[in-house]
Amino acid sequence: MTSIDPLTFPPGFLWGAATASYQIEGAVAEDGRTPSIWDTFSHTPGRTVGGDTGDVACEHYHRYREDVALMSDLGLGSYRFSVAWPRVQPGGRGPMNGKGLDFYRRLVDELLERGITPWVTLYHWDLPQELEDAGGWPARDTAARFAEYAALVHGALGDRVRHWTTLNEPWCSAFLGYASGVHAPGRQHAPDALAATHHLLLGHGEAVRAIRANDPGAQLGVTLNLYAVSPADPGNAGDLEAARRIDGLANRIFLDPVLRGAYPEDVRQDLAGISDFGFVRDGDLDVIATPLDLLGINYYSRHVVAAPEPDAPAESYRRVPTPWPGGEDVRFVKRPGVPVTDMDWEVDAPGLTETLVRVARDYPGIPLYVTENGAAYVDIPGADGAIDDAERVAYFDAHYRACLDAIAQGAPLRGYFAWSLLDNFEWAFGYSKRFGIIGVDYATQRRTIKASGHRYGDVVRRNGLAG
Ligand code: IFM
Repeated sequence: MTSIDPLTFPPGFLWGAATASYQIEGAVAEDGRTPSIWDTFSHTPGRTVGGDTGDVACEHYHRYREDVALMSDLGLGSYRFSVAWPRVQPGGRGPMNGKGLDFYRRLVDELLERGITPWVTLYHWDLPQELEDAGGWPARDTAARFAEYAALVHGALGDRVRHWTTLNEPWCSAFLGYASGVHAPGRQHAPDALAATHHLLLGHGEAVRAIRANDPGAQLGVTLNLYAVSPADPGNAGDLEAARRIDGLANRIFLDPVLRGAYPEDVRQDLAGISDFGFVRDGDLDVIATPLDLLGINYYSRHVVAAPEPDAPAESYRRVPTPWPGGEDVRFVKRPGVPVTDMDWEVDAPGLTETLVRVARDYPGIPLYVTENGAAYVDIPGADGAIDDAERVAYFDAHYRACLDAIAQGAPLRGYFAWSLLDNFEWAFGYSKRFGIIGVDYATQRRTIKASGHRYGDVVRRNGLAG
């Protein structure tokens, strides 16, 4: 009888690390790149911690060879990076910018030379500013522009790139960008956030169709930031109702249209006072539900939620403007004793197992990849410069185990990407939060593989945790 080693991943499991263009590239005004909404937003006083911007970031645009060499040192099988739309199609329409594309061609060549599979994300939040000026994601035309851009990028890189993610975390683009406004473009209008949700998904579906038409064998997917959601008190009907609402707004409003071809009816009812979903046109949901080859899941933490306290004034916990339209009175609670990361996010590795198993059960038949998972902690380099990030090592170890548990329970998990390869620009938090398995000294741009990076290299080489 064959015994299956419970600490080993299935053969062929893909191990990688992920980044995003605006968070690492810098070189924002070089070789024809035009501003994105994140350039505008980060240069607006008060929008980011310390007024930080992505102008320089990790200088990856010029240091990509060094960074690919570090990936090779870690033994990574894949590198997931995003293409900056305004670098390759300045202004978001019209012809491609050859110089911008050349950067990604060089990067892909470098990866392939080192045996690292390139995995391209087409949209990780850097919308060309001109498209925002024309209405942004709440405008239907942006979906068409995105599909056109996606097809052009695929035309330039598709001979060597087989794995494509259309959107990264559309929840953040729609609800942080257009409802709470803590992300670019910083608008605060819940109906627009819902229109943005639909047009992001429509752009995704149209992009999949456009790429598929030219390349039937491409591996195509979308990446969603999914959460485990649970009621503070499972015996309390109000808390259960709060969990249903937040699960609807965080998870099912994306999963259902993409994988079932319909918005969830209960979520539409929750949102009825905000939008009549009049932006949905005949045929849109068929486009959005165009079959995919894989689903990317970004997992960081769990939402534990509770009903409003009956006697508390709503304003005492209501977050206005909220990223949760229709769920603004839900309380997000912290469980006593549960450790949190430097983002104040609870560490909850079983929530990753729960999320993977839930998706496999409720949306069966699609291969899954964890396309991001990781943690911010304060790193203090030792006198010798070494970064012994024991908390991050423990966070990752617990989540590798969570992946194994999900696989043991039947989830079709095919790969895992650490977030992030490098410390980088953490959006509104600027450089104040460090997620890297490789540390970056921003004054010198010196890279240092952290203990979590060395540990990751061991896991990748063993394809498991044993030893
Ligand atoms: O840094 C981000 C990334 O851009 C998207 N997913 C979550 C990460 C940590 O907040």
